[in-house]
Amino acid sequence: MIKLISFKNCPFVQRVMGALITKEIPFEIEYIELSNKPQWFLDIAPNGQVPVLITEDKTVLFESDAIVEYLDDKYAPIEALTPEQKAQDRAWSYQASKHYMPQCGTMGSKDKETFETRLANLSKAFAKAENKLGDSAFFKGDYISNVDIAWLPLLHRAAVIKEKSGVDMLDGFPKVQQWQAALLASGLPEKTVPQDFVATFSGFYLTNTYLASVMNGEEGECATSSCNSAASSCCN
Ligand SMILES: N[C@@H](CCC(=O)N[C@@H](CS)C(=O)NCC(=O)O)C(=O)O
Repeated sequence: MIKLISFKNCPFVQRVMGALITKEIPFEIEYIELSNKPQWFLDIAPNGQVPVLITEDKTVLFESDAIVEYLDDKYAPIEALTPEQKAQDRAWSYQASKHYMPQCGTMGSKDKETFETRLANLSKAFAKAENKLGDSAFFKGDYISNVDIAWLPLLHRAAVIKEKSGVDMLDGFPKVQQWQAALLASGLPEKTVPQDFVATFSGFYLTNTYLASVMNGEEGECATSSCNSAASSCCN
């Protein structure tokens, strides 16, 4: 059986799980701690990052883009596409995945000014999607495609933040909000994260952050604004 090496909060892993689950490919999952990577993982993972996928013939794959393409090649694509359509889907998927880390950085901001600056940058991605979305439930129609799966981590995490803190990172993007609602209603989000995801995620992004202060009704600057870290603080 396929094995996915994972970390509980990782958006890149969530995307790969979205592809596996949508395509109904059986897999097992092993979680590791990125703060204490086991030696067996360092021995097989070329860049020391999750996701790593071990195929049925024990080939080790890394980089989520490559893994998603492999799953299409090996297990039949979700839909038949021309090379041009494939290229478009990859481009729209990339518009999401290149913002996974910026979203983590935004959510981890320690003060209002940093949060708003980072959110303004992240919002450029949502604005592009807003312009592109039509009237269908999902990105390309009434079915979940690879593009929806790529955007799932961004939209799911925005939903958790909104539910917990009241801050809507999708404010001003009504079509993206409807898309998010359709993805949530599909049931896919919670299938692509561990059962304790909301607790783990909240412990990371809703503790000692600007969003935590909003959630707790403080709405002031975080006392530790000096620890504002770079956007890459995600997942570590
Ligand atoms: N480009 C990689 C990024 C994966 C990534 O950044 N994974 C993070 C967790 S979300 C990680 O493993 N970080 C640990 C590290 O960089 O040492 C992909 O698409 O798979």
